[in-house]
Amino acid sequence: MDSLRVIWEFFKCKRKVSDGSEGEIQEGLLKLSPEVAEALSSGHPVVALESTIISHGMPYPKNLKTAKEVEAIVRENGAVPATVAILDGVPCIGLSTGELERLATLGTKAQKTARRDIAHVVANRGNGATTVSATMFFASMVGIHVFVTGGIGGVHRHGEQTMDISSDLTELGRTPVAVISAGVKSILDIPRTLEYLETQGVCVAAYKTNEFPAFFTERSGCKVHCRVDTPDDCARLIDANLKLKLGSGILIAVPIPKEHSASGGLIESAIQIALREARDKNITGNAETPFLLAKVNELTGGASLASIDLNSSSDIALVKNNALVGAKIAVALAQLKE
Ligand code: PSU
Ligand code: MN
Repeated sequence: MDSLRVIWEFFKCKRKVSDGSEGEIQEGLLKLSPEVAEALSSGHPVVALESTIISHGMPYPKNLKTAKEVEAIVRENGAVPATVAILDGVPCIGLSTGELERLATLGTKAQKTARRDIAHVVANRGNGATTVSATMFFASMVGIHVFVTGGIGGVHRHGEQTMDISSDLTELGRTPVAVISAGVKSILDIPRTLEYLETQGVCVAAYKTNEFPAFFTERSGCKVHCRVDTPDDCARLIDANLKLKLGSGILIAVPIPKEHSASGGLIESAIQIALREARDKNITGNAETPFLLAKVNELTGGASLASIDLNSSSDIALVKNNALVGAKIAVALAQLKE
């Protein structure tokens, strides 16, 4: 723990508090790994990574293997990975191998931690795996502008009645971090998710396409207003957003790579069949998601409910592809600032 303590003399981090004034983070409030602290203080590119994907996305040891591989891809492409999690009540930015292993073995015993859960997990000295919203919050606090994940949360189907809208979307509206993801799973309501992001003032950009991707497939039928074709395009977008102090985030949606889109297409077809069946059987409300997950699992011959979630190989392939693109964006952004 001590060797990994924040070196406050070395890296005095400042954060923009919501009223626009500068506030210094209280010493000892969070812990940066020496590698991340060093990178941030020298302007080296850093990529934040979430940890719910490790705790809740896959069983051990597959989760540990994937987490290490994703970090390796970020490194190979010139950036420093900063996996975020709360361990024993301390928000950690950048995990050691031992800490990564601990989180992976904790699995679902670690609490899924969105923004609303942060204070609670810290106050109870608990272990929290951060979702997109909580990871964005911590990344922004220490000045990390690029964050890679698989898929983000969104407006659930029937969200207009249930109000089940992921806090990832409101976080994107209030926190200036660029989130690189493969879009939103079609188990959610994609058009309403995009409407909600527009209301929140979030710039949604699609990478090398004019259409917002639907995670497992390249297409959702929804057009985006901002297209980016290179890491440089993305870096200029992020830089403009930061310089103007817009205060909101950017969602950069990277479509599934061609070589995985066949298996992605199969999963997507299963989702569509499951959605039709749910409608025919009048399964709504909070019964719908478990029904859909079970049905898709059955249709795709998966061994567990998780087959459509982060357990599937196309899911892992997507995270890795996003890590590759995200690292290149972080490198381009650092070069722009030189
Ligand atoms: N998208 C997926 N699978 C996931 C998640 C997102 O395809 O497991 C995780 C991410 O950590 C995301 C969170 O931030 O779930 C959103 O959860 P909720 O819908 O409860 O806000
Ligand atoms: Mn929810």
